[in-house]
Amino acid sequence: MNSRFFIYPTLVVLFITLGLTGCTKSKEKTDLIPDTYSVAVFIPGVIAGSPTYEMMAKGAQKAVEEAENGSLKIVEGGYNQGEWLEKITVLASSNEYDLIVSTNPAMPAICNEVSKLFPNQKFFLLDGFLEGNKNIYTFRYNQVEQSFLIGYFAALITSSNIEGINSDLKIGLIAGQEYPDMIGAILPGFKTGAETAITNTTVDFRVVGNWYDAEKARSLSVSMFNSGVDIILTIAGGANQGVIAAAKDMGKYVLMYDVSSYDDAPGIIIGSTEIKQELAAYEKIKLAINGKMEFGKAEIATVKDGWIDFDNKHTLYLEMVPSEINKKMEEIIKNLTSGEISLTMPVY
Ligand code: RBF
Repeated sequence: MNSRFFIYPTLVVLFITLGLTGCTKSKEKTDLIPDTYSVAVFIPGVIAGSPTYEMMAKGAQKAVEEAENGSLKIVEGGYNQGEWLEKITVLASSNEYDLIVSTNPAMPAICNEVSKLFPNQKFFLLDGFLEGNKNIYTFRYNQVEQSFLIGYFAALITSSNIEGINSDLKIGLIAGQEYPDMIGAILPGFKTGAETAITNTTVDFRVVGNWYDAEKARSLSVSMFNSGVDIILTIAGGANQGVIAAAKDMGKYVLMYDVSSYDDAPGIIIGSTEIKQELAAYEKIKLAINGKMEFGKAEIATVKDGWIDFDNKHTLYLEMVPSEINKKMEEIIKNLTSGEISLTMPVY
């Protein structure tokens, strides 16, 4: 794919196509075409409301913009997961893209299937794990560490006496759907973090069933708040808005997971972890453009490496959170950053 001869400089055309609408260039495989690098970003869902997708798209856009000869197409795959395999197959079969980029833990298995049919197609998959396919590089976050941090914080808040907090040691987690990373890493990390901070904290775990139904997420939240939960971590894409709405109505609190977004709901979003997914997309796609992506490898990004953090610097956070709780957060972040505490991410 990358070996094209540069025969007539006057024929050089730089195809730089950017934007969410995704203008495609026609990339005929002749020796007269200069050495270009084409990236297709596949969104397994829709971009709006899903932080990991927004960050991936932004990072990819930046990396391609900075390349002299890059082109980018962004394809929204929609919420029907049964269509994703076919849609990735269409991208690979077009033979137009040097790299297909996507993100979420279901994508490695799907792209591995497509890879069998199109063995020249390269893939870069964020937030997923697959080792040993020489055409696929994956970059996954240690979600046990990430959810440990936010669970630790949730327990400290639910045991505090700040406004709106009751005496029950109950915290909540709402997920868009049940999937191995949720059940095997995020939920256990959240529980362990909470128990480490305050023993006897219990977690009420609920599932929306999709990544868009804000009304369902709102009614789940209302029932959780009524049962004594006063703080909910929401990992439900577009449905997160329903959790925020319920918390606003009932004077309760919300935690965010992928991106620090205190400004979106001041006084309601009280804590947030964040992953450097935009940076990961940007840096890794640049590597790929320069021929340096280590296909076949699976990387796991940790707090220690700086890819995961808890945002305790934001003014809204500092206004809401008692300083003794923030001190405890500083300590626990330090322990993970130094490697004094490290938590293993299971491999499925
Ligand atoms: N997260 C979102 O924010 N929006 C989505 O539409 C979304 N769809 C997903 C679909 C599948 C099949 C899986 C396994 C996960 C999905 N996630 C989605 C979760 C996302 O990949 C990630 O685990 C969480 O955002 C936590 O970092």
